[in-house]
Amino acid sequence: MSSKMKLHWSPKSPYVRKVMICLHELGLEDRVENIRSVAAMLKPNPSIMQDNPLSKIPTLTTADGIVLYDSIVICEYLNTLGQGQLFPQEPTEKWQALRWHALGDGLLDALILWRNEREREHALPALIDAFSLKFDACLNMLDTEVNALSTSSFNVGILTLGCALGYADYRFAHLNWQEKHPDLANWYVQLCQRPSFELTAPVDG
Ligand SMILES: N[C@@H](CCC(=O)N[C@@H](CS)C(=O)NCC(=O)O)C(=O)O
Repeated sequence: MSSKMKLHWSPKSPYVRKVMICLHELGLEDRVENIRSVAAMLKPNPSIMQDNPLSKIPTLTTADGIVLYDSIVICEYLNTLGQGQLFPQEPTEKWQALRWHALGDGLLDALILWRNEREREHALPALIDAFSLKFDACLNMLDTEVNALSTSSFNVGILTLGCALGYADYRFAHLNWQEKHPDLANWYVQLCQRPSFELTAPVDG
């Protein structure tokens, strides 16, 4: 029997969640051993760094011993392994999925930097304002795309947008974005009913 893949994992990381959603969607979850790994920008973790010099999660070691990062690379690897459809081939769908992925990942990057900044003793107000402006702009743009999101097949772009909105709920609940974006919120509620989303919702601990 071939050995399991190993994943540097945390139940709170939205980038790890992308990978976990792919695993569940592709039926590969039993082929991975999750290794609880704490990744913090201010405290590089030597155990992660043995595999990934950037000290970031997710980091995956395949059954063949190949180390993969970052999350999009791991997602594409798993999609190939599981012969999935999470990376569409048809050009229009492909570019749309990759743009949604970039938007979702960019939104996550901004939210994480925003969270770091707001926790500093002297947060820079201009930076906080810029993150807030970008967050609103992303959600306004997504509002115009709810129809396309609702009719699209499930793919890496959609799952990443879902992880970004989930992270906003988890760490920025006070923004209550659903109130200003009811159609997007409706779409998101449906998305969250997928077992892969239910099983990977962020938890503390
Ligand atoms: N672009 C990376 C981002 C991964 C990332 O930043 N993960 C966070 C955890 S949510 C991390 O490892 N942070 C530790 C650090 O930045 O040193 C990906 O998509 O995998």
